[in-house]
Parts: sequence; C-alpha cells; structure tokens
Amino acid sequence: MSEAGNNQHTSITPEVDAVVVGAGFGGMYMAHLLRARRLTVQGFERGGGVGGTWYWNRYPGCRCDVESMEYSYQFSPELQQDWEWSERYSAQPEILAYAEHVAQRFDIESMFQFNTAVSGAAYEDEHHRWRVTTEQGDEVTARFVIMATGCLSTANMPDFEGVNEFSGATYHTGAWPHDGVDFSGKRVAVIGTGSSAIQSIPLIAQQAASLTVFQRTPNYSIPAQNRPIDQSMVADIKANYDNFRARNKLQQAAFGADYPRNMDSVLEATPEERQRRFEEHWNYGGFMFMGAFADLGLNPEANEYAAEFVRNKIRGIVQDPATAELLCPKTVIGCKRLCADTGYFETYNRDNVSLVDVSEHPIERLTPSGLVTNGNEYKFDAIVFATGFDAMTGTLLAMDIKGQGGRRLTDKWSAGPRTYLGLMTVGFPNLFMMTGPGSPSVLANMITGVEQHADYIDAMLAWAAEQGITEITPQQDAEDEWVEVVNMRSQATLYPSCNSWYLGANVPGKPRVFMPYIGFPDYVTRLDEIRAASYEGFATA
Ligand code: NA7
Repeated sequence: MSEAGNNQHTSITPEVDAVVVGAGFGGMYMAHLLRARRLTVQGFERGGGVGGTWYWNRYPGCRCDVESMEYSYQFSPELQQDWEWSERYSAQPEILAYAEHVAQRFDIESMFQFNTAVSGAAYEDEHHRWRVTTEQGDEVTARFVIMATGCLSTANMPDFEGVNEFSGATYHTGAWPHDGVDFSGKRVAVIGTGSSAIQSIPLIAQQAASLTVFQRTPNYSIPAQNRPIDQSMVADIKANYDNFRARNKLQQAAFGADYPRNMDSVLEATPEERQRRFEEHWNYGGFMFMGAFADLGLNPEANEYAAEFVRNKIRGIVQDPATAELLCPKTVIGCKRLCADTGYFETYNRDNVSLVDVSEHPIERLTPSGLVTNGNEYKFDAIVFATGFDAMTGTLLAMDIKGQGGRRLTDKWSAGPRTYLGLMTVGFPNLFMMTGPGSPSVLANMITGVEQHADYIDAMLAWAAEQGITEITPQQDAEDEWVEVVNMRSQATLYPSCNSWYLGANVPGKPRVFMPYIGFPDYVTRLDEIRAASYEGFATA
C-alpha cells in the first residue's frame, strides 16, 4: 500500500450499516467480514495506512513477543500458506508489510478513510442509529459501530513540568517518526524500562554518543533467542496448519501449544532440577520461561524461585554490581508483562550507557537542555519517552461516546470499565468493542483474539438480521455478573500484586481495575454457550 495514496480525504458514505473504527488487524478483518455479508461499511483510521500498533510503533528493535507462525491471521488458508516469515519473532517492518499485503489482497483499504480520527459517537434513541463524527469534520450515521481501536493505542505521556521547554528532540516509542531517527553523536535519554525501552535501548546505545536510562521500576526480561525461522518447522506447521491453530486455541493465552511446558510444582523439585529446568527455559527464550513449572504464576513462594533465577542472571551479565542490583526487579515475575529482549542487560556494560534510578526521586521537570531529578540536571540532545500507553480504555474514553439518553461512556466507566464479555456495555446499544476490557485481549495472542471477536460479532449481526432485530444491548445483571467474573479470575492469580498497565496503575488517577479476562479457552467456551442460548444476557428490540 502506498501511504501517499491514502493522504487524500476521500468522500465518505453518509449513511451506512456499520462504522468500523481502526484499521489494525481487528478492524481490517471486521470490515472484510461485514462487506462479505453485504453490509455497507465506512471505516475510519487515524493513521495514514493499515497496521494499527505496527503502524505507529516504529522504534528501533520493535518486534513481536509471540512467534511469527502464531502471530498471523488464520481466516484464509491460502494466505496462511503463502506468507513467508523470515525470523522466529517478526520485527515491526515485516508485520507491517504483512498487514499491508492483507489489505491489498482482500481490498480492505477501499473501505477505510485514512488520516481520520473519530472524535465522537452519539446514539440517536429515536432512530436506533449512531452518529459518528471525526476530527476532520466528517459525519456519518450507522446502525452498528465497531470500535477496533486497539488496547495499546493512546500514548501515556507523563505530565512533567516544563515538558515543552526542552529544546532538543523528543520522541514517544508509540508514535515513532516514519523516517527513523539518527542518534549518531547525540546524548540521548530514555525514560522507562518497559518492553518498548527494553527492545530499543540496545540499538539506541549502539548509535548514540551516550545513553542514560531513567528507570522507575525494573522489569524482568528473558532473552528472546530470536533467530532466522526454522524452515523445517514452517514446513511441518504448514502441512497441517489447522491442527496447529486448534491446539493453540486450547492454550490459556491462545499460543504456545508446542512450547516446553511442565505440569509439576517448583516447590517439589530439587535445587538441581530447578536450576536445570530454569536454564532450559531461559535458553528456549521469551514468555515460555514461565512454563518451567506449573505454579509460577499462582503461588508467591513458587514465583520467587523463578524471580531469583532471573535476578541471578542479571547479576551474572551486568558487570557493575550496583547497576545490576538496580536492574533486579523486586516484584512477582510475570505480574507485569514479561519482556523478551536481545542484549538488553548486556547493554549496561557499555561505557556510553548509564542507569538512573528515579523510583524515589521522580523526574521533577524538563529544562531547555535536559531534565532534573533528585536536584541534578542531566543534559541531552534527545529524550525518548518509552512510557507506555493508557491501555485498554484510553482510546475509547478519548472519544466522546454518548449512549442512550446522552449518557457518556466516560461517566459510566468513571470507576473502571464495565462490559459484558468485553464486547458491549449497557446503555450503548449496537456498539461493539473488539478485544475490549473484560475479554482476553492483551493476555492472549492478539490476532487470534481479534479474529474470534470479529467472527462472533459478525455471527451476532447475522442472527440479529434474521430475527429482524435492530437493537442489541447487554442486560444489566449479565454485565454486573461478568465484571465480577473477570475480577474473580484475576484474584486467583498473582496479577493484582503489582502496578501494571493491566490494572491501569501506570496512568495517574486511573481507577485500579484488572481489565483483561484470564483464559482464552474458557472465554471462547462461554461465548459459544451464550450464542447457543440465543445470545443469553443480551436484550434486543
Ligand atoms: P510499559 O510496559 O507500560 O512501560 C512504560 C515504562 O515507562 C515503565 O517502565 C514505566 O515505569 C515508565 N514510566 C511511565 N511513566 C513514567 C514516569 N512518569 N517517570 C518514569 N518512568 C515512567 O510500556 P511499553 O511501551 O514498554 O510496553 C507496553 C506493551 O507493549 C508491552 O507490555 C508489550 O505488550 C508491548 P513503571 O513500571 O510504571 O514504574
């Protein structure tokens, strides 16, 4: 796809069956399905092209943490067979190229207007239709609105005093310049040590004159062990891709069926067995480190064995003991999303890299020449904000969404998101969220998750059409019960024990609510039961 080709503000259809917001993997497939059922679709996409998160996150080192053979669409067997990935974990340019290929292959761009940000959606009670408006001045009405707006699509920019005073360049990893950034000869700061920082720091360090990392909370990271993709594995999977997909869907996070995973307790293992198993999983790489034993995510005592193993790895890699200790996380491992890196901890052994702990002395302000923490000014030519996202609800709540009786979504969700199945919310009929809060979303393979949601929404709309239904909304008791279920499932794990973005804890003032539903297979089973019971829990008119 040529981005330039999408820079024109094309004419839109003023009255459609469905508006789809977002042309990431979710919106693309959703629009494709709706058009196949002969619904009229108007898509809006804020970016200049398709790809969603992979369109925006172009920072150096950006790479998926789910393996390439799993992080792809499964709706088209031909697409699945034709596409060739080059690495075990795909880098951002390759995933974006894949998204662009899909868009072209299925003629998806023609349904979207690009460079157009939806500013609001208001439900008109008398017509049972939504009026959707954009920042560019478009207005369209639709029976259905599908928010395929992504879970990590609104940047979290700390509100530092003097944030506009800095005279050098500033960047956010989630909105990286398309032409790349040349840090050669520059004094660079990176704020944050989440996944985006952990992926980009090794590469920025290789280029910059100096790199200073400002760390509020250290993170666990496992080597990705990325490498060129194993062609014999590709051939095996492609020989029976359906079976591979089906087995993955039975996994808690909808991927990793073939990864080494054990069902025994770390508490029952001998010290030698523990060490051997952790080494094996460290060498395997990435997320599956947590598969070394069955109870690492459930029991604090068990978890501590895995945490201490990783801390000892950090102590072994990082030569300066004080820096190593600062890099050692103290929280439960896996509570924040585990990171997968290539040479992250090793980077702190470079002469041009230093680490500043801001856990007790937050960054006070930005100045024309740098930033101040603990009374000291550090001078830079460029500052990289690797400060993450207002996850899961940020993008939805940034739009002015008004439901029945003009009630605002921001008001309804002031104490945290409330949904039925992570798909809909009471009082906002015919408005669907893809991978919304209350669905597995970020705790599952995202492409599998969006496909499952798109298929479900599509089937629901087909059913509604057959029944002559024009309005669908969840029932209050079904929503209340669902919120409770999502909460209870998280309470049975160690997830609520740290300040993660799953809980909204990274954004000042955001209600602390665990947002994703844990367990993809249970979720799919429940949704299938609900469908079989004529969409139990939904009210229709
Ligand atoms: P994350 O994982 O939310 O990381 C953001 C980092 O920025 C994290 O280390 C934060 O520290 C830090 N941060 C945020 N605000 C501040 C302020 N005000 N001062 C200092 N440090 C700050 O975002 P990523 O983009 O790295 O990754 C998001 C997901 O994308 C990732 O999980 C993968 O799924 C892909 P904190 O930990 O909050 O103390």
